[in-house]
Amino acid sequence: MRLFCEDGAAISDCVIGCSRNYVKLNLLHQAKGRGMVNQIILHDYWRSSSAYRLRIALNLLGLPYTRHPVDLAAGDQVTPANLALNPQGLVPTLEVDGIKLTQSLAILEYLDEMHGAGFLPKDAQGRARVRTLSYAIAMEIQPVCNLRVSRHVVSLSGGAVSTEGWMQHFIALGLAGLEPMLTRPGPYCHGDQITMADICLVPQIYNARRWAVDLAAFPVISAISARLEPIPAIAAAHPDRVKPAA
Ligand SMILES: N[C@@H](CCC(=O)N[C@@H](CS)C(=O)NCC(=O)O)C(=O)O
Repeated sequence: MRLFCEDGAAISDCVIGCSRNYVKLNLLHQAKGRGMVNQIILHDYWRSSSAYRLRIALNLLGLPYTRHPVDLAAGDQVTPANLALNPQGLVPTLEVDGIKLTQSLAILEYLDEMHGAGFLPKDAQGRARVRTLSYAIAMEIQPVCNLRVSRHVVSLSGGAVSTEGWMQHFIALGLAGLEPMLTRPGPYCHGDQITMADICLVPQIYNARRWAVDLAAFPVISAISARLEPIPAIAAAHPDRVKPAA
């Protein structure tokens, strides 16, 4: 789907997912000026699951953005340039509406509030549930699997702990906790609306596959993620679609 300014110029070629919920066609016309949005810059790393969440969200919203890669493997996250953007030495950072935002879940909520995306349900109970599912991933699984954590553990263990073993242990543990929480009928984590929980789930499942976690033990999670992954706006955010050329 193409979105157009009032003067007819195409402002986004982003593919907008067509599942029933979230994209309101007047989104971009809520932005400033003649229906044009300010430039949005995403400081990200192709493999970062936190940054992947934001690529999904921006694609779902059809908001055009420019990526500024921060190479985590090369240590670019702790350069003065990145620390000036993200004092925690992490990605992602989103420059939007003249401000710099860090912490992906806070950014997702900001985008939701600014654009009425429906990443959080309208009812308080629904919002609490979606936040619970999102936090189960983003605050329980992802932090212990962060690069700085796994590197430190492997180094402290003198090689007794492998990166793969660490990742498999904590991702499988986290997914085992999440699976029984997904009791509501789908097709997604919280019914038929793509929410923040789904935006957190897809990158986590990418990471699980990356570290060869056996997903057969998580049939509900696997089924939800299989429905989400082919949605064009989500597929376009996949690390393989944005990774630097070899
Ligand atoms: N809670 C933060 C987590 C950010 C985070 O952990 N980012 C990782 C990549 S997914 C990172 O920058 N790691 C760099 C490092 O560990 O040095 C968020 O959601 O934005």
